[in-house]
Amino acid sequence: MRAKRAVWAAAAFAVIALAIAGPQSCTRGPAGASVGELARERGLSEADVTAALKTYIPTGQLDEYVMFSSGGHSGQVLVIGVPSMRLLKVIAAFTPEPWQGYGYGAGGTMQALEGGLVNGREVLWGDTHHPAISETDGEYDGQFLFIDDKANARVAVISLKDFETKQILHNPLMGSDHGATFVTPNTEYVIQSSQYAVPLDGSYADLSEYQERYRGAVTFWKFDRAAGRIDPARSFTLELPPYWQDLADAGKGPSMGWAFLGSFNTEMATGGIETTGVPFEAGASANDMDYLHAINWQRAEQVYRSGNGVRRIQGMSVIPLDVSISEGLLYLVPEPKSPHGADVTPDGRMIVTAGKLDPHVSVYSFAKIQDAIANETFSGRDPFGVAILDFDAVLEAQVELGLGPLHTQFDGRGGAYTSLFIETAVAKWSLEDFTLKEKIGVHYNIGHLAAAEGDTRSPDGNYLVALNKWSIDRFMPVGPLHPQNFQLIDVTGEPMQLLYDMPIGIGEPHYAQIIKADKLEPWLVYPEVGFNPHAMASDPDAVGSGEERIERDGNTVDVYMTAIRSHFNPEHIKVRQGDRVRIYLTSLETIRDGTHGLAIDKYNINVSLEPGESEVIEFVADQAGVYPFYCSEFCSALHLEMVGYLLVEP
Ligand code: K7E
Ligand code: CUA
Repeated sequence: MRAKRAVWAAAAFAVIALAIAGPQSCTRGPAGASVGELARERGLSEADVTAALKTYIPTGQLDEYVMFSSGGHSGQVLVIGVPSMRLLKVIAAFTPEPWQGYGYGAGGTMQALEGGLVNGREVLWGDTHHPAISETDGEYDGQFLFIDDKANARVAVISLKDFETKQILHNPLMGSDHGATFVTPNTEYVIQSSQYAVPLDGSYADLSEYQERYRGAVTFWKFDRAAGRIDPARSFTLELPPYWQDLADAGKGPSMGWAFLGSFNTEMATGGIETTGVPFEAGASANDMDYLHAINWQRAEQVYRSGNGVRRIQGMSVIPLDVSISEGLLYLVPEPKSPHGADVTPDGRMIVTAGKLDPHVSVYSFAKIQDAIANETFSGRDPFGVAILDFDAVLEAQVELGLGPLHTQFDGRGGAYTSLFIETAVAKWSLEDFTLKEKIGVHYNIGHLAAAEGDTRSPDGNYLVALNKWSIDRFMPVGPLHPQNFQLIDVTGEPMQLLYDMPIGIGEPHYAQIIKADKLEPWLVYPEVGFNPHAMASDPDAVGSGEERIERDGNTVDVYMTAIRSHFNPEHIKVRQGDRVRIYLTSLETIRDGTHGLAIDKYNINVSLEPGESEVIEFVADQAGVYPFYCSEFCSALHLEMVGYLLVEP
């Protein structure tokens, strides 16, 4: 291989180098060797060099796209530049994160995390699966990002102004979620559906009562764009059969107003391998067909607003199953076999599903679904009375792709790309003639894939990222827990070309979305000095220059503090043991990167204070002693001198 590559390099690199550099220029790189020589020395093939040329971003230049990826069990969100695949940020969502000062005393971040209390208990991790960028008219608008925590059925709202989590909500009806988060085309709602069924009222029920007492659910969380928050009081839920609802997608264009959820375990298996001998994996995949749930959310919204038949369960407004049936809110579409993905095509005319145990993707026509509903072309009803549409009446096509198809993305040119988990490949096929075009191997065991602008009405059709579960031999071994990884693929032409491997240093990323970078308009510093990132407004408690002071009221001590290179003011905080201390902290900085931190040892306090930010830190000084506090960002030449003393008198 080496020899072959070297021969090729000798013959062809001069040409490439000339093409790059132009006939007039020198083909020697700054470090001496020519491009051809470098490639030859390193044993790079032509494909390697073109891949490098397609992904390299010179210093000072910016990526064309930004990918928001779930950070899996880290509970966070990864922000990655595309095509460079450079990690730009890890957004703290469900898990405290020290560098961002998230969850270590800064008031706003503590409030966000408190929203995620589960039955009053702190749960300081999450299993993030599906990020969703806010949309306007079916296009990513770059304003907000939503992400779910599968483990605890929670949803987080992140502002893309400062890339910080503003709200976490726990869904009390669900034990775990999976069809989350997905947004409707104008972000009217953020969709969250359950995975493993539980009793909706949170009560105990034995597994022998599974069919009677256990239920699935889909919540349509109302998003208030002006407030930048989900409004639980204007949100509603549909009770669903106790199948295990899976991935979701919102209709758009002709299918606007509808949502589609896959499901499995329509067998309603209850497992118990130790006594029944039938594990969940067998019991839940016995049937040839499970059900895609087609939900008319716009009509459900009307039913919810009318209040007719709506029940309150654990503080949530729930439309019971019988109301959904009588009002025509819910229909089931047979889908083969142990399905996982459910993806609406960019034009909104079709829904693509894939069964993990079936080599095909099944493509449904939304128009045929509507006809079948109108004409009652049903093949029966499920045990709960939900109409099952006739499979053949609603199917548009099936395309045989390979082993273990999961998720599908689109290029906006009629091309569809489906991940093949078992085959560890991406299959490209056509939405026009429903034929398989080509496949590309990925490394290894791909789950989701993400295309540039892939869930919009107009995908860009240039980049595709494979999100792989296993890496086996791709990276330097780092012990038995191997990196999971992304692979960037060029899909501008045929054949597809693998461009770049990116290992992920944290948990399993499930899904990602890729947005045009120029749609994002993040703040570079906070809009004014004294800005409260949690309220996203000017902070009434902000401390201006010259307003620094310490006030005592009983055993509450209020410290009004500012930070600017390179000092805190005040630098001495003297309190008595047992005092409640509140530090109102404002950064007077207005320049980019002028970040300070405030770390107080032994009190578990660590705040990141971005330029202009105002925060409040509250704690009880219950241990006497001397506590130096310091700035935890190397902000200036005299950063090490940016300190103070907290003196707690016994
Ligand atoms: Cu990993 Cu979307 Cu949760 Cu498929 S999901 S892989
Ligand atoms: Cu401020 Cu270091």
